[in-house]
Amino acid sequence: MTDPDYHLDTLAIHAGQEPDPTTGAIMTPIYQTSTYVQSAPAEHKGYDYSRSGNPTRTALEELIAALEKGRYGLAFASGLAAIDTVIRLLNPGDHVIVGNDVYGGTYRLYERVFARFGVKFSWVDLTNLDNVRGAFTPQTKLLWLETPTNPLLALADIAALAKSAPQEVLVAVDNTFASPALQQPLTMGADIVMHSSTKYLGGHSDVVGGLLALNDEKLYNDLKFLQNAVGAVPAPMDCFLVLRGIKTLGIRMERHSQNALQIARFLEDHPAVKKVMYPGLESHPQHELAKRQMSDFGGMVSIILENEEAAKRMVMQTKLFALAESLGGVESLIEHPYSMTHASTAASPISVDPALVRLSVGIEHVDDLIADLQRALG
Ligand code: P1T
Repeated sequence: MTDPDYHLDTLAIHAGQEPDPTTGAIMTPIYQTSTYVQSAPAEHKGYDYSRSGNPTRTALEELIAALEKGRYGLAFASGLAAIDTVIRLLNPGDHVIVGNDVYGGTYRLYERVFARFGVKFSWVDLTNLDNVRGAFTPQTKLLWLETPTNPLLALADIAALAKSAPQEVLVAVDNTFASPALQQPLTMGADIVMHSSTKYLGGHSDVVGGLLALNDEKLYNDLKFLQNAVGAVPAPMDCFLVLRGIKTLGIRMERHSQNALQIARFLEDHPAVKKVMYPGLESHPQHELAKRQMSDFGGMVSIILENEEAAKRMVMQTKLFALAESLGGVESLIEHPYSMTHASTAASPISVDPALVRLSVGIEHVDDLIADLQRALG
């Protein structure tokens, strides 16, 4: 067992990843198997079927638990599969409080799928604590936070919100934008941390996955039951790719954050840009909270241009920043949330500004990235 008190950079390389005891292989093998031979009925070495468990997946589950300072981890086929499994803890009539700025797919899953099964959702401005306190009802079972939010980079005060929630309400944090390198919500009072490992954890835009980390044993058993009963598990190869990506998480997040801050400052000075949203800027309304809650500010920057045409023109004129959905890879991406990642929120209470452009700042040389944006803004 790796010492849980090691720093994140050390845990990222070692936790859950002991050298293979039979061969000495230093890298976790890809156990590409669906089943396991048993010595007698129901007598086996801890694995009986790969939906229920797989050693490559176990390594990843132990790793995310260690990085998030939790006791347990669970891996899924996508970020949405991880969210789906959390919501399946609820029953018809239960109520969820959700931030009013979240990934469009989260909104779609809640309002277009789970609302049909009688779960009720309230979309609340999480930056206003009184609003949140006023939204709890006797039916509230879950408070769902995304921080920083996708795409507006607003922050939720995890410790204050966790404190404001009644004892029986679970507090879950989608930590995708920050990654455990920048904030660890379980240490601030959250009950569950969720990740789309498709993003910074994978880090190389070559895998889709989701993760949960938590501390409570009963909650873990309930979620593990659902993971197996529902079956949205990741393939061993995908677990391997996330394990490999995570090894460099710490240094990647450092460079993402350095580049993004310089780019945010450049954009703030550019006459074609009306507004820049980045938690590391002094102008960000929650900059003080960001300094307290995060160890750095991450690689995501959002901007508002003059209008929708200007936004669409910009995303088609960059060369290094590729026009694509997703985020968190080593390469820079640019997108138009209104028509791409957040199209499913159109005409909803949480729809996004058509003049918004979102940047996922990669780890290329920052001068080349700034020159690319300068060119595209004209
Ligand atoms: O795509 P998937 O791995 O299923 O994860 C969904 C998800 C959950 N939470 C957040 C904060 C996310 O950003 C995402 C996925 N987001 C994108 C694909 C995107 O471009 O914003």
